[in-house]
Amino acid sequence: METSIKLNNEVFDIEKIRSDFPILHQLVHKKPLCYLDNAASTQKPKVVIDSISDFYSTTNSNIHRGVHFLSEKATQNYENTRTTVKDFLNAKSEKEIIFTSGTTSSINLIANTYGRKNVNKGDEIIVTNMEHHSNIVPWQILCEEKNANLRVLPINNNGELILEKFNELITERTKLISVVHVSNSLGTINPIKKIIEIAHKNNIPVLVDAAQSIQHLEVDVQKLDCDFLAFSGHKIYGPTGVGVLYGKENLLEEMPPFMGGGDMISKVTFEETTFNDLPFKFEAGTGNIAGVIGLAAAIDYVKSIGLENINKHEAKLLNSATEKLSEIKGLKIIGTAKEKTSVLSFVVGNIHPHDIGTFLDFEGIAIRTGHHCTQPVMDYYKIPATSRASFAFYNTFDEVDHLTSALKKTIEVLS
Ligand code: C6P
Repeated sequence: METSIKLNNEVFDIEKIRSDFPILHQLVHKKPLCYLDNAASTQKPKVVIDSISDFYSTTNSNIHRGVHFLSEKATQNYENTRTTVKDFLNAKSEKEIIFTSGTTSSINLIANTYGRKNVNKGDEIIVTNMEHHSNIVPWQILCEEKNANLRVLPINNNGELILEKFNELITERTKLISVVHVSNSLGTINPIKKIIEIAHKNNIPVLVDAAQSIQHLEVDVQKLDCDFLAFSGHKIYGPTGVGVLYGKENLLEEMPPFMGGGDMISKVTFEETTFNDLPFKFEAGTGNIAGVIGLAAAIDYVKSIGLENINKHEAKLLNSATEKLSEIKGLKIIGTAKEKTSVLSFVVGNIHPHDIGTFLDFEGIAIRTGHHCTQPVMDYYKIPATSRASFAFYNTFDEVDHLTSALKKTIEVLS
């Protein structure tokens, strides 16, 4: 029985990195866990787990409310995370960083505030054919309510955006372009800076869904000049239930609040309520304080390894996996863009991806199967689902080999 995976890496000390992640060292169905479902959620290093545990053991208290020691300490830790996120994104000010429960809630916040205020009957919002449902449905709901129209930038067979089509789509009625930076089902890295330039030439603001880029690529909101950007903590080695919405200060200032409640107000009477300053105007109620604090630990951890190193190693894993899986007869890779992160989606003849996922699970391998909340992508390729292996910097070349041989075995049994 194989109980360990041999480690071999020239970019950085992967053995040491793996030792930072307690969850990776376990057997699943009596096989070493081979976790290749990182696009769904990444695993947490011990520093993140410890920061949450420390918060509850030593500091737990509500924030922005108490004058007592614990409340002030909790508030300070929470607000320190805002500075960590601001620096990580290179935002201009902490006022531009709003804590949410994740990418989905960040996008819904924009649809319900900026969208409701600025989108009217006959206006248009542009998304792309490779959006996650989180970046489709909130706009559909808004369009339905406002009698506005959702327009879709198409993709080509490689899973790349056809940018030229913007010329046909952008009109004087376009109120917002909301686009994914990296596709979760295809791995495509979109030319987001170019898209923002095109949009801004037409005076259209851009929301970037960075759920699948923040953990792989440098995301500098000032360099990109994006107007809004959303990401989730759990995809960047942080806790679940916490996320970020970045917005340019002037835009956030003009937006009405989303949820009403504690912390987002300045004064409340039965006649009138005035709202708190940024960013608190958008943080109603008690948030995920421990999660926010854990997010800072995750970002510090990622910075300590370095996004460049992470990117180099993941690119090698992707190349190796692409090469090896391409040799398997009948296997077709879905998503062959020139610029990709470490996401490998594939189909194999008539074998249902769920069967592949189940067989691989018995080999200790965790992948995701299904439509990955991108049904329009599946419709484009005329497939119901894919199998998706997604790699993180703690994955090894031996794991790529393990996936390849287990997949070959699975196909033999299932075909
Ligand atoms: N994608 C995946 O397996 P939340 O659930 O709010 O943290 O993230 C939503 C989301 C938005 N945009 C993109 C591009 C995403 O990939 C995701 C989450 C997971 O691919 C779960 S469906």
